[in-house]
Amino acid sequence: MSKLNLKKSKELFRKAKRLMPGGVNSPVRAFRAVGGIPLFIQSAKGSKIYDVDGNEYIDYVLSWGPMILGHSHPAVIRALRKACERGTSYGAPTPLEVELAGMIRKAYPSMQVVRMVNSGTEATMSAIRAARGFTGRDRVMKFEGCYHGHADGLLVKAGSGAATFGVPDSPGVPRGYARNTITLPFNDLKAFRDACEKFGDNTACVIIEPVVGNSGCILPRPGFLEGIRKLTSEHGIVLIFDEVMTGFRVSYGGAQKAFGIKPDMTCLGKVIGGGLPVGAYGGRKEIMRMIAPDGPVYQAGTLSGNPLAMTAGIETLKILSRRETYRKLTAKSAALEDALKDAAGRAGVKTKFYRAGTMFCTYFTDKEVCNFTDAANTDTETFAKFFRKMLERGINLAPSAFEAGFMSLAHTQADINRTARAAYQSFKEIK
Ligand code: KE4
Repeated sequence: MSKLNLKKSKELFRKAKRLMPGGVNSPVRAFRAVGGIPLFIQSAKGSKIYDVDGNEYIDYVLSWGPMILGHSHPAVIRALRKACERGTSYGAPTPLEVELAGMIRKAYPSMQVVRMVNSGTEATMSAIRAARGFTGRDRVMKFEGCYHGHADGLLVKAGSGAATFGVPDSPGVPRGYARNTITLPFNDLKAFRDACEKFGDNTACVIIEPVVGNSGCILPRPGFLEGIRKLTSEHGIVLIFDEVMTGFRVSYGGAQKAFGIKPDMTCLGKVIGGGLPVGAYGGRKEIMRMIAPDGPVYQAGTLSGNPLAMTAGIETLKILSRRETYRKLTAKSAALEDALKDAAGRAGVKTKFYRAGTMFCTYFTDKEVCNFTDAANTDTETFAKFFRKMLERGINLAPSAFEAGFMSLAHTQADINRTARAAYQSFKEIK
């Protein structure tokens, strides 16, 4: 039983469960993986969020990534206020989308042509359709533990054994969709090479999270991404980097900049909307020119390029593009890493901490985590206990062992020290 006063959250959750599936608008928010009831949030400012019962938390979820400047950044709020007064949506081109597309292309030169959409899911499903239209091929390859949004063809798990036809990972996904998706183990270049030999001729694209943020935080082994790049080029397969999470998180230029890999297409989301609904996909112009109205591949959206989302994204990227920003973000992230590792060590709890730029996670294990199977074999029960203890101490971590945590520009050394103290106490209590 939580020591927190969650009276209003409890009441709201009771009502919400009658109105919405699981009482939430996205499954992970329901705290099913960690127990207890979800917090209903009233407001957020800087590194803190405040629930409806007035409890304050240092926030490392940051809306699952977007709030890299911290919540309610004054420059973003000021710009949004002005934008609202000019109208909230026109369904027509605006100078704002031209500006944001230009900023994205400057940060991601591989995205020669960019299309704005309204979510990461829309970005990935549209990028795959573009790749299929461009290649005339049907098959898609993805990696176990990577999540690319909830489009039918991506809710697929490996069949009975790697590199076989996919099977639906959710009711409602027709087997016909799943059969076109092959799921492979992350960090296993041999399995990928074999799959290319076997299926390469009819594979339109490979989609990958270059750092897997949907199984915690799994880093690519040296040579893995380079090997995928080489093999996809040899087989005429479109390489799609799903940087919805890693974009502007691993570095300003994303994982492709950090690892020096040039994908054929990239999907973005989260940070580029500064907390408003947004996604984007883009890549080689000959592929993107397939997209209507230039080409025959159809994709559209009522609110695509919405002026409010564009405004929040532009203001966010303006601040991120300043020289000092990533030095500060990286320093804060490294300080948190050192503090959490030290706390676990002093408490005598075996953990593995992984970080890529400003995204990170702690696994409860004494073994390396290199793929989803490794992550699934970590002690998720102990993670759940740790999560609840940290929440009681005013630290909001992602409510699942298979999610990444995020750092913001607003987190202070005092926040990190408080997090370290809470972690040491929590580690000791869960032992
Ligand atoms: P959205 O449709 O949720 O905007 O983006 C889907 C998506 C695509 N690609 C990657 C790499 C992603 O991480 C996501 C969404 N991330 C999850 C968090 N792991 C969003 C949180 C949620 O589903 O509520």
